[in-house]
Amino acid sequence: MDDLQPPDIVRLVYVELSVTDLERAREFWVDLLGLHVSEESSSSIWLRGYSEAIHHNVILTEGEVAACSSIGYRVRSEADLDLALAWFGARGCRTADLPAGTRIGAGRTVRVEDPLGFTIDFVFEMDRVERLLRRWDLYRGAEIARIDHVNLVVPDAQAAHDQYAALGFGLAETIEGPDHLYAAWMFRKPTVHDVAFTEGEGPRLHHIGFDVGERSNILDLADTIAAKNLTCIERGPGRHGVSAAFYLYVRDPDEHRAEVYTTDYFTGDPDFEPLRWDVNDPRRRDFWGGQVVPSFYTDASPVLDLDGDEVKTAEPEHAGETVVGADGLG
Ligand code: XXG
Ligand code: FE2
Repeated sequence: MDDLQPPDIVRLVYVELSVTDLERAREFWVDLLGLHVSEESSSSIWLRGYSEAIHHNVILTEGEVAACSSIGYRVRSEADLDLALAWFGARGCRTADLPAGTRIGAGRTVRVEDPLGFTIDFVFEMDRVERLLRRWDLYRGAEIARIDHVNLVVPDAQAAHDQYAALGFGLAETIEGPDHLYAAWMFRKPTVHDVAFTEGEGPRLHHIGFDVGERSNILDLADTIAAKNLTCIERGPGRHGVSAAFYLYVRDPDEHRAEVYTTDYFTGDPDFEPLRWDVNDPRRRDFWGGQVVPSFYTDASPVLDLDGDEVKTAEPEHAGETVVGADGLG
């Protein structure tokens, strides 16, 4: 099993969210965050950032429950889809091979239930759409440029790290105790992450991170939210320790969490070495030393399995970061 070649993953490309009211979700994702509509139907909206030439970064689909239906990675070639099927099949995972024409905006899609309990899509072909870069006349809201990462809550961060290391992800930064991994940031594209794991009740989706061009986009978003008398800011604006990026976390009407994020750094050098933060370092999650709100450690979106049913969660065996952290929460 372990000598099977993993698929060559290029980067995270999309997340599909089940939302309970599509029109309310549109106000948040399109009007406030400023994602652009690539396509829509009576039950779904396909959205992208302005710098993307691929069809979607987010799919909103109206459903009974608020949940994450799938997380999509793009692979380098068609043959990598076969490698993905074989790699996850050999690990006893349920898989589905959806032929071209099944999924809107994407070609053949290999969908797997990974050993951590997440539904993961692998795609090679995606419909090309106009890259709206330089179309400043169309920019709006927080002016999201592209999807950057997902952050997942898992009961065993080490197991999640090991799975993604076997899939060829590099390790950018960690939060660790003497004998325990609490969180890890891992990448295929050469930035801090395509995926991060935080230990907690899981599997659940913690947030989707989106890249914006300027810190001012983040500050303007916070001002706009306040001016509209909305209460969807959860954490920030602030400066991360991990990643050194500037950030703001907001919650959509179904409490799905989005992070608006800018200016992390290049991780593609051959001698790149991960940065390891001590779990008691007060600057690890907020470089200014600010406290992390409790909901950041407790709340996350459920995930759906291949049949669309909610995946059961498990609690970590190890005491969590909130208990031993220096945020004053424990
Ligand atoms: O993207 C991120 C995060 O995963 O959202 C969280 C970078 C850093 C952090 S942390 O809260 O650890 O600073
Ligand atoms: Fe993030």
